[in-house]
Amino acid sequence: MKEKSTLVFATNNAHKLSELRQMAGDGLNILSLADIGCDDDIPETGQTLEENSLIKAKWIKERYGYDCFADDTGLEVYSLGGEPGVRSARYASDGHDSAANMALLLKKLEGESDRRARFRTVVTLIEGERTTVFTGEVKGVITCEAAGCGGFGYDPVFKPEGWTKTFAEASAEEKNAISHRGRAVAQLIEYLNKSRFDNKC
Ligand code: ITT
Repeated sequence: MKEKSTLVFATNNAHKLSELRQMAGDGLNILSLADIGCDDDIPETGQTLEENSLIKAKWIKERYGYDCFADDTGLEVYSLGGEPGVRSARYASDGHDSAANMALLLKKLEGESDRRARFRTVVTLIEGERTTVFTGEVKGVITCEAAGCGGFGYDPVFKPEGWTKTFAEASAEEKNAISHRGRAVAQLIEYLNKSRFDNKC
């Protein structure tokens, strides 16, 4: 029987890494950038989630030689024309400051009745010569104030459709079951399981 896949997850975000490890369970051996001795600040110069996700995965494959995957995620608010989108990490400043990003978002939405939004994730997998892309999204609304202390990023102000609480008020299992990243990663795992099965036959 072929061994389970080992892949580097090209992220500097510790929260994403722990979500991924929880979602993958025993099915996938995930190495972090620290595990491969990489402390690069991978430049995210793309104009889209697709481009940035590919840039991060290629960076690791080309410089370190590992099969890997990367995710790029954006929060898209309808009444703001899709902002912050690809700029989600650096919305308020260059500093990846989640509190400042949420404060800016809530300020821009003051008095706005259309608070619909979605999280969208693009995962790019590079195995050998092959590149495969998976996407996931979850729709919801931006609340009027932050609530909850779980999760990360914009989770305290994002209430998924049909929920009475924010992602930050949910358990990790509840979030992962319906989240943008959870949906994209479920496809990634299904794909890896299928290709392992096909390789065995
Ligand atoms: P890497 O590029 O190193 O993976 P990052 O934090 O820069 O880490 P992204 O560019 O994909 O990751 O994400 C942009 C921002 O979107 C991120 O910094 C968070 O503020 C927010 N974000 C991403 N996923 C999220 C989630 O599941 N819940 C809440 N906010 C999220």
